[in-house]
Amino acid sequence: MQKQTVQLIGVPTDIGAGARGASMGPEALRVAGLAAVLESHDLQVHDIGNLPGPANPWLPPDQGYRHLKEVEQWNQTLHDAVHAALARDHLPMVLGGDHCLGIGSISAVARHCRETGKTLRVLWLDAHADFNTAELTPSGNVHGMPVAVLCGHGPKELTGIGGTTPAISPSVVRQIGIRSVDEGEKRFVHKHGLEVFDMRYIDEKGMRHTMEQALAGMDDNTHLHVSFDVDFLDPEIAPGVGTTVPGGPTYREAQLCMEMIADTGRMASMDVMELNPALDVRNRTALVAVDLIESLFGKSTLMRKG
Ligand code: 4U7
Ligand code: MN
Ligand code: MN
Ligand code: MN
Repeated sequence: MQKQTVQLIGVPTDIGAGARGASMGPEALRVAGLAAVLESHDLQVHDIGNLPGPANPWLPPDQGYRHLKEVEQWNQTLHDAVHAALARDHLPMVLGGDHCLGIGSISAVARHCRETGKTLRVLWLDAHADFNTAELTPSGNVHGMPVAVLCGHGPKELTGIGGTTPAISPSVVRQIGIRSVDEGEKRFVHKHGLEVFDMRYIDEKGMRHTMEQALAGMDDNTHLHVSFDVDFLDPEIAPGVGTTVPGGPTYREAQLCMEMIADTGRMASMDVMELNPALDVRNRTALVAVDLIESLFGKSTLMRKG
């Protein structure tokens, strides 16, 4: 059998964030040994390098959005790269970059699914729901809006990037680890029936039950996309992010989450977002992220199968 190829797509921008520095995320993940770790799992790694895009002008919000034009440009370029990777049967791994890039990445995955008749499931691992709109956002930062944009709520420059609006239905999304949702955003999440497994749920039911629920209903035809915002993790183990929120999953809980995703064998694309090396301590957060990514591709202490 031919080896699966993972295509690393660096997207060095912090255009949608409220702190500078996520633009250095792709290089920090490479320095943390991402490619070698993947190769040790019998994967072929094709690192296409970093995509080009506009600089961060660092301006205040304009009509509810900061840097809308630049956000559009980065996401259009990313959409094209992810779509091309999937067309080659590669597994795109987007190295962010801030989470506004979920728009380009997932709109391309959704388009690929429409073209190939696959059913999409998106796991959104994050401290935040990222379901703000221009009317609801307290910051104007587009990294707080990608899920809403993908579901069709946002400026047409962004909602149309994958060719079809909306790119996805809220029913394909499962959010895990959520513990910071803005007031208006909360009402919007309820209105659209997003399925959220927040930290309260994980505390009460445990990560195992949570993941069983989040992964339920998938089959051989499912394309599973994992959008991993590194601030999903507790800041004790992952300080290198722009928007830390205490009370996140521990190292063990996060490992179990990743292992259960690996066990499905259905993950076909993913994002690693919001890593901010300017706020990290000796690349610790990048190393933890790489360790967890290894589990996503089937690292486990003992052989469980075969
Ligand atoms: B991330 C926030 F107000 N909700 O919209 C906002 F708290 O991609 C934070 O999940 C968004 O890191 C965080 O600005 C976006 C804020
Ligand atoms: Mn996010
Ligand atoms: Mn977040
Ligand atoms: Mn963040």
